[in-house]
Amino acid sequence: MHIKEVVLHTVKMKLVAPFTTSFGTFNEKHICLVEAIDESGISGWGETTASDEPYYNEETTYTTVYMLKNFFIPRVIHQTIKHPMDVHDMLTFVRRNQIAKSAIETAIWDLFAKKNDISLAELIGGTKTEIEVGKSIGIQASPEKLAEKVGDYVDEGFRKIKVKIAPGEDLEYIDAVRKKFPDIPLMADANSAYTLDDIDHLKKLDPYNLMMIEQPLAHDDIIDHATLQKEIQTPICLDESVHSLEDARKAIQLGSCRIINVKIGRVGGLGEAIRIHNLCQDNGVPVWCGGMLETGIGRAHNIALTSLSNFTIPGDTAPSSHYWDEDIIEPEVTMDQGIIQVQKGPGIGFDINREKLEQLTVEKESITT
Ligand code: OSB
Ligand code: MG
Repeated sequence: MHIKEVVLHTVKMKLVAPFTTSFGTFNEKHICLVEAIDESGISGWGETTASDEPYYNEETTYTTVYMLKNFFIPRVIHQTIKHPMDVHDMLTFVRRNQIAKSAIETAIWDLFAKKNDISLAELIGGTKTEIEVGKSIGIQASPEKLAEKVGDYVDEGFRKIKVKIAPGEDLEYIDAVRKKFPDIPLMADANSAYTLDDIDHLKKLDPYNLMMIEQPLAHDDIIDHATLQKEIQTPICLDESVHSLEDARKAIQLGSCRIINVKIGRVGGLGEAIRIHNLCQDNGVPVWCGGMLETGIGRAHNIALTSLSNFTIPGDTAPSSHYWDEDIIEPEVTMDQGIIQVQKGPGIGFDINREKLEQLTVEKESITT
């Protein structure tokens, strides 16, 4: 396979509702949609899952665009690519910048699947035809407001509810939700808002029977998480701390977590996400697919990934309408009773709505060398 052109479509998209985490609030997002085109004119699509500000990790949408233009696209364009699994290693000459690497790598996966006329899920060895879906809920104004929101999402059929927490916006919030819904699959995501000084405080979450607590401690830590896991009953799930297969191996070996949230962008692409899935499977560690408020393109990649068998916990892959008034893919991602069908069509299985894409585009650049 030869890529002859890559088009970077940077779009600006407004979220249907603000989304608040312990590190800040999202209202809108710039996202670079990466279109990789081969010699026969077939397009594969990927997207940058970074935020506008470098608060989740060190990347932003515009740092990913810079890295793509100056380093990653020049490395893959006009090269012979035998299989998308090889792309990860073509990009390790630059350290980190995982989200930028992932945007072009996932576009190549989609292109390769389309060229071979198979779905992305089938290409990666996915066995599920439908996936269970969870809902990630941002921090709300009050515990009552959160419990009310949870009720709406439970009624809509979501199979897991994840609530964002932060110091001062944790115990009362979880308590309000659990009182109203004693049995729902419930978890909390702290986005690194605590330290080991909070052990006694975090122990107070144990009676709530949470499926897990996601990334309670520092974004770059796996040592303190191992200490914390020994002290609390709630399983720890790592998000921010796992950027690679090596990170996952070390975290499992140290006992830093019992579950891993796999995000394609955070680990540098679909290839590494698959490798982490396999490692976790071999070690009896369940995984689930996290979200980064993606457009339908990123969501489609997430759905394909989730078709792998060790994705046994519902992911943050809510349907399009939970993020955007109108998505840029056709048809939009829909959910029925908490279930999304894995696409059977070639590649990511969705078409790009070119008209909508043009309307939302704030910058467009074609790279041919
Ligand atoms: O920590 O999982 C996270 C969104 C942006 C950045 C980080 C996270 C999130 C989410 C939202 O939790 C998941 C989604 O619905 O896409
Ligand atoms: Mg998280």
